[in-house]
Amino acid sequence: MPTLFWEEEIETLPRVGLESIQLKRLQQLVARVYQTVKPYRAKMDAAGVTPDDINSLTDLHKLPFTVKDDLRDNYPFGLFSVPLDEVVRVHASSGTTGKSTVVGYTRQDIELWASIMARALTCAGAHKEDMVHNAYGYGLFTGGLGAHYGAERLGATVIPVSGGNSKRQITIMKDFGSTVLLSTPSYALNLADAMDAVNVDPTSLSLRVGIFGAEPWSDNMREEVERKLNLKAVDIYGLSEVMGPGVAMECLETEKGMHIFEDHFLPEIIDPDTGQVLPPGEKGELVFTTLTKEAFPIIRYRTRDISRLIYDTCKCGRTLVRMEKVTGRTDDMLIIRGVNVFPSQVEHVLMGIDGVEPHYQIVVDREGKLDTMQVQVEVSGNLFSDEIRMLEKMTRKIQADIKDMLGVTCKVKLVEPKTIQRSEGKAQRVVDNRRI
Ligand code: DLL
Repeated sequence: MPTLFWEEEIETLPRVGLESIQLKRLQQLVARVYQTVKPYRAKMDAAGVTPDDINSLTDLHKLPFTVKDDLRDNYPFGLFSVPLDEVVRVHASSGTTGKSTVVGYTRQDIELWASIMARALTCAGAHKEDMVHNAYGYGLFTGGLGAHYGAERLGATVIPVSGGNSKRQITIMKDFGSTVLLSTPSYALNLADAMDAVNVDPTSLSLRVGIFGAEPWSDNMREEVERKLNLKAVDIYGLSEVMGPGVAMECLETEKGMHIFEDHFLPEIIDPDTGQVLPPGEKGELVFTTLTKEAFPIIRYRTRDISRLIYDTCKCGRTLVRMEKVTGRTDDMLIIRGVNVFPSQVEHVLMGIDGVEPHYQIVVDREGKLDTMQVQVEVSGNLFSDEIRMLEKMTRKIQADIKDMLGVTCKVKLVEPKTIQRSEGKAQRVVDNRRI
């Protein structure tokens, strides 16, 4: 099938053309933010930079970073760049600590977001004939409404089902003929379990593509979801501070990550320890500057997400840079007895073992002065009816593979199917009892 584009010209623009658009937009943005948002002006003054200093894209590096605490310090609306009466919507994320972070959108921001999301959906092969089953949560979370407006803009039929009530979701999928599923990858697995429970064979449904994001998931998890739901699974990335879903989207080549919609979001990769910008291709922390947003523009926002940027042209024809699947966050990295451990690495090991279900949790504790890590993972039901020897063999295999990959000795607890708590939105993969 030929590649579908939403805005072909911009999506396939040679880099020189793209960079000239980016520079013009960046200059306008910095000038506007300097005029209208006091905290940005104060930070730029302190760093000795003015809008006139931005004469090339690399001049971006002169500007100070923005971090989550800047949003908290200016809670709720202190970083908005337009008067509140021009703001038509707010979203917020609760976060795990402290005050929530609040973002706002003008009418034009909402329009733009809808069209960027329509571009993302098209990149995943969705089109106006599709029946889009939107199981992202509706509410303050950007997932539900963000995807909803994009699917409507595409001209598809949207089912605004939100998360939860999985059995009903299966009935709707069957009766309405859902062709595109939008949800977190962990909730997609929940839906697969629910199908199993009500004896619905996924091949009897019309699902063709699943657009999964809002949390990290491995390529091994992709295979699992594709098999269990009988669809093609693609990754979508975004964050509320930058816009919401649709900052980057994987195309159907599913090869080297997600295309960043660079005409709106300017990416950088930095060394998370030094803040230095890293050369193309190196792995580090993703930083974004919005180029077109009105109500809540953001400059050099440190996402804490770890990725790398890949600049070669994709087989799909898009010239937009790709970001590799997010492998973790600088702040969810666990340090277990001095070793850096990302939950995604544990997932990668687990999903490579036969008989292991894609539901797991990592429990970290401290015994005396020593950190301990226990991996609790569901294994298929028939293993429990086998001899105890089989369970012991599986436990040893998981321990050995984790030790090989991460260099950490962990405890493994095999649990029966459906014991680990399911999520309707983002899954909680880590329970760190050391902080309590
Ligand atoms: O999760 C927006 C979103 C909704 C993206 C629906 C995709 C689909 P926040 O709640 O602000 O926004 O959380 C943003 O989630 O910094 C990443 O750590 C993580 N995240 C989002 N997408 C992915 C992904 C939405 N595809 C935070 N892979 C981000 C890995 C992701 N992590």
